[in-house]
Amino acid sequence: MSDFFNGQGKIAYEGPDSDTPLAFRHYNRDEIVLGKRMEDHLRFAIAYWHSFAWEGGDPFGGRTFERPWFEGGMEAAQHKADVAFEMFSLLGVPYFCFHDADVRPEGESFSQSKRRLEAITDIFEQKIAQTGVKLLWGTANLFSNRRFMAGAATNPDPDVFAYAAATIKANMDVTHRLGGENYVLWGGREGYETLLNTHMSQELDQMGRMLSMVVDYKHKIGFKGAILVEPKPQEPTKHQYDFDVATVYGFLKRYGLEDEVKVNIEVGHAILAGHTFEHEVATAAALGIFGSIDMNRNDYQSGWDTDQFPNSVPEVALAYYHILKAGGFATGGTNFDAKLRRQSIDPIDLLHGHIGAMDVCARGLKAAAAIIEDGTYDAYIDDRYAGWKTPEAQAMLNGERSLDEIAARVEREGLDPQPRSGRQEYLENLINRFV
Ligand code: XUL
Ligand code: CO
Repeated sequence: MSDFFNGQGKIAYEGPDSDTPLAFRHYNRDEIVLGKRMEDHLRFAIAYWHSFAWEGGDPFGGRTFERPWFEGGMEAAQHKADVAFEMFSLLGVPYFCFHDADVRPEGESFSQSKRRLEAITDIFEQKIAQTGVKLLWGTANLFSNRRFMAGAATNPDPDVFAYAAATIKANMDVTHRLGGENYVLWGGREGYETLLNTHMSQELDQMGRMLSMVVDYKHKIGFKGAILVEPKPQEPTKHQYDFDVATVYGFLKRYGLEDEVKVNIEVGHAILAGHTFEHEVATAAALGIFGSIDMNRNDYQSGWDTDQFPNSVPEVALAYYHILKAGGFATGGTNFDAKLRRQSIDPIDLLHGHIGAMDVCARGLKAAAAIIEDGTYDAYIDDRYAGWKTPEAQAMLNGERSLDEIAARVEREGLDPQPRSGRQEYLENLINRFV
């Protein structure tokens, strides 16, 4: 045990009336919700990068956090791993997620970076065995180093494409070795700063090729997890190709990957794309590519990807409603892609952030389950579309009627459809009863 958390014991569930700051009020992992343990529904994960690698900088100032592992090589990385797993255990989260760059210092060559990643993987292997904390997903950081400034897969230089491919392979290998349940690709520089210097069709083909190779390699090594693409419209680049879920779906269709790749949807990215989070989840579910979520929130005024911990139960509840209706998580989970504010410099702030976020998600899940158990809302939706169950409507939908046949019927039967209320205010009031 390190003394980073000052002897803090495991965070316990104390119920809604508890006034203990470091306790769960709503996240009760063994509580049964819709026939399943809360832990198995939510599948929480902690993001290594925000909690242990991020230094508290912003565009106007550098490091505000003082962490004993910020200076130094592999020994510091080991110390960081000790504290990370200590925090996973204190909070009782079942999963974590990481990029190569979060866990090992960059080497002087590709081979040295890879050897360091493998050495940390040896440590993770032991810690996973000791603690039972598992890997939700691994990923490669293809955006921080200056070699990737003009993109990784979409770089105009084929050697950068090759370097990115080798980096992804190394990260897929360690993810596979650790029993990771998914592999994520977030294209942090896969887009452009200016269209003036960009050959878009060339870059899209490069990105399609890279993703196809990732899928081939997954099958080659027998990785059973899902390959997930994480959409984001901009930041760091002005425009990113994986703009939102619908754009990613179009891309997957174009390269024949729609049955192989799913999406990891992040709250803040949905907001940046001008959508609600539940819109993105519902879109992915409708298109059959829902995979996993990065849970956080943006500051609604600043317009940046602020990666704050979630704190709005009504918003989270609507997202979990759509996740539950889609059958819940298969390989995915709820990864807290969230970081402290830069003034929250103490270790205890990491606990406050995650405890609050886990409680908000637990309340959201319970609210979503209550909406489903009550049934009034689902019955309303069923009723709104009930007309489509008639044989004639089914024939139209199944392609058994042509445009001219339908037109003939409209005249023959003298159809004169009457508008019905959409009942938005009623539905808002109904949902508010549960959140
Ligand atoms: C960046 C972001 C990443 C991905 C993983 O906005 O969300 O942390 O989740 O690369
Ligand atoms: Co993310």
